Amino acid sequence: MKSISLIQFLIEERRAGHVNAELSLLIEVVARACKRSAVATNKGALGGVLGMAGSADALSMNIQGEAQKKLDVISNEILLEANAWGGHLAACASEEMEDPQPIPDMYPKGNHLLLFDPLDGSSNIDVNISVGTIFSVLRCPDGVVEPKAVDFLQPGTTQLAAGYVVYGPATVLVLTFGHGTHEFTLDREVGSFVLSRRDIKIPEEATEFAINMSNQRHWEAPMQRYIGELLAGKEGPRGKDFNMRWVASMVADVHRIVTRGGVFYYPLDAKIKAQGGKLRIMYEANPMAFIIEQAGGAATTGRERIMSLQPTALHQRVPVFLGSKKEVEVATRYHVAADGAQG
Ligand code: P6P
Repeated sequence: MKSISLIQFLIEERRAGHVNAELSLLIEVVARACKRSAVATNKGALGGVLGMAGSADALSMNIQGEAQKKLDVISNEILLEANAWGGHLAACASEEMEDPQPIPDMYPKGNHLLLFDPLDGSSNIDVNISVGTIFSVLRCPDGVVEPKAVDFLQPGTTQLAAGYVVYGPATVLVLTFGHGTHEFTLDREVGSFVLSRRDIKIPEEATEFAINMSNQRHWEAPMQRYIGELLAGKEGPRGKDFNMRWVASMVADVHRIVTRGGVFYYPLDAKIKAQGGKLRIMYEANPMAFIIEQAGGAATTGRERIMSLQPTALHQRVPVFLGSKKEVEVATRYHVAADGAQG
């Protein structure tokens, strides 16, 4: 198959009317920034980029109250710097920053809002397990010159594009504009992303599930029942055996599902119920939901479609059930039925 570069693909998408020139430039810039993050991540111990940011007695903390890794800060800076000058953005928002970052006054502003988790799964960096970048693109509301957090609070259905880059054995970009989900693999010798899978379709049935089992005793009753049935396997009500994986890096777990199917769950549990969940809707759940739905999968909170939610805060958290459509529907049905039974 003749190799198609990301740039050629973007030109095809522009000719098809799926993206405009500004959005196409935005994706190119983000992809190039992620190549730089890949280089920094791949240096490992040799690059002085492992370990925590800040000093031993004063760790650098992000808005989430989490101690930042050096690579969290580095990858965040790479994305901010790369997107400042191109004229394609009105502002950025990041997991690592409390407030949106405006485009500096010396540069022209564009019509898009970019949100990202610059290095998702960063707790895995020091043990050399795959991490990644997740991003989502929204339209800047008409007439808004200095976007504030409220201007980012748009439902996932309004996303113009979403994607992730997984820094694994290969560096892989997965992207959607709402016309299918497509995969690009970085050709390190040439330095460009090359189309490796077009219009991906996830199997509707799953035989593999991803969840952090150590939280089991804290789950809601329908989740206890549902996972218990998966674990019961062939002898249980599901009549088949399931396999389990948990990388604790959403990008890696989701990429496995995009590649071979399966489901990923981060449900509510008693420890995180007060904060609404673990994963953030604006730059983790919504972009991943867009990618998964465009590949024929489903993404819910266990009760409703993630992309239909009206966000109420920039760093809002939600439960995440995503992956093979029919399996996500089973888990969601158990929760809706349990709610109904409670009246
Ligand atoms: P736990 C990483 O911190 C993350 O945000 C996701 O990438 C990942 O799926 C999840 O949290 C892991 O959570 O509770 O297993 O450490």
